[in-house]
Amino acid sequence: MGRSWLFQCKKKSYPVESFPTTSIIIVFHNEAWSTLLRLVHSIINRSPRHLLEEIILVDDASDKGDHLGRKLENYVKKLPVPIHILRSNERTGLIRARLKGAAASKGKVLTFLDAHCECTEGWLEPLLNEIYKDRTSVVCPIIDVISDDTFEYITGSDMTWGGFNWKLNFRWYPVPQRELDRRGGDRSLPTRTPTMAGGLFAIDRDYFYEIGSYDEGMDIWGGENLEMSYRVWMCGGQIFIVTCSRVGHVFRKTSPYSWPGGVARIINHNTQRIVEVWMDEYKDFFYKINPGVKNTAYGDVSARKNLRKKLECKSFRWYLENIYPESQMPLDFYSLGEKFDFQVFSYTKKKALQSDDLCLDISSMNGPVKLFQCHGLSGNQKWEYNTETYALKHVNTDMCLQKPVGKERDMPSIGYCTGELSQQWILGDMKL
Ligand code: UD2
Ligand code: MN
Repeated sequence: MGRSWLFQCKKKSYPVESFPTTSIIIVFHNEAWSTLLRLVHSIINRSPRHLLEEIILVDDASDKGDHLGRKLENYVKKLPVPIHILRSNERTGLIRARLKGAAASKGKVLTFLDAHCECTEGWLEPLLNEIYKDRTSVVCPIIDVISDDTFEYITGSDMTWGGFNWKLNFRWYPVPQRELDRRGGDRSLPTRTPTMAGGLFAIDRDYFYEIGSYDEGMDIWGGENLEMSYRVWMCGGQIFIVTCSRVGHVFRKTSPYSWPGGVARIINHNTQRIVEVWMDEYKDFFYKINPGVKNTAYGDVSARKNLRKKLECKSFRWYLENIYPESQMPLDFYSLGEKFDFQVFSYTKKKALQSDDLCLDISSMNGPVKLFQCHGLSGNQKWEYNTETYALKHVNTDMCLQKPVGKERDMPSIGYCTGELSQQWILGDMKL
């Protein structure tokens, strides 16, 4: 395995003379000088000049230090690629800052990058190639890791793709076998990914607007990547991780900037805008799992709902069934409601007791009951529910699930099936 796919990538050649040009859009709020310049120089040094229309820097009202002001303007004037600096007077958040950059751009393709990245040799051609072949493809590089301690460059993996969990947080998960098979085992071919991380991607400029650019009602940070992922897939486009393109990114342990009104308010606001517009009946599931999110005002989403209608987009269920069947969103579940260990569990059609991406799992006769990553293969994670005795029987061991006796937050255990009250589970009746 290793990095062999990179050798395949090196052998490829692309019809670069026919490629569209790209504008690179970089938004930032209080970015450091060194990381921003590391990025700008890597773009200039490692992209074919004729494909670079311009670099657009959008300063989202930075207010720390003065290196991002006149000093930056004077510096970029001397560089051999047109670099435009736009500034917002007020903090708009990254979504509206990107829209500002896009509106000012002239390239045929928009390439968005976070302000603390480094592009590798040959990063751009494989991205543009996919858009050249099909203008409805939205493409991401592999995101390599730049250490936030030492700033060293660490090559990432081609074996992960984007998903999301019950809270609608973006998460990396292993690429499933069916997607490896679809590519005929050739890891240098692009991976279809259900969602994208959000910071690093390229898209045809006209297509970006046709498909609804971004939801302008989203604030500061968060959620726009899932919103765009659902929208692109459900409305006829596709999203790829182009494994021959690699760009490094500094993943930071904590957020370096302020969150006006608080982190939760902003994220809940943005998340609700996704849930209300795109998730159909799964909205009920989401609010049941995350009741706190509902208390935040999220503004008017009617324009986004109209967009969805106008584009004749498919249902969220279609997306889960066809694009992301590996998702832990239960496609069908019998019930939901029992809580232990402070977590809500659903009893799924695959007969798993599942909370987010974790399943109740027993590997020996005497337990204990543990939480493991759901594998969807039944085995140690299969439970039979008896609607008459209300027992949940672990199929492999023939033992029944019993409620924790001690403190409320203990995990349940298993014992011989007796039908006692402690083994009776009245499941909620939420169905989709
Ligand atoms: C990830 C994405 C990021 C964005 C975010 C969800 C990657 C590598 N990064 O978080 O692009 O999709 O998820 O929203 O996929 N910024 C502003 N104004 C603000 C806040 C941020 O301009 O009010 C800039 C910031 O300086 C940076 C970019 O937006 O250049 C992304 O922000 P981040 O680096 O804090 O996001 P990250 O990488 O944690
Ligand atoms: Mn970032």
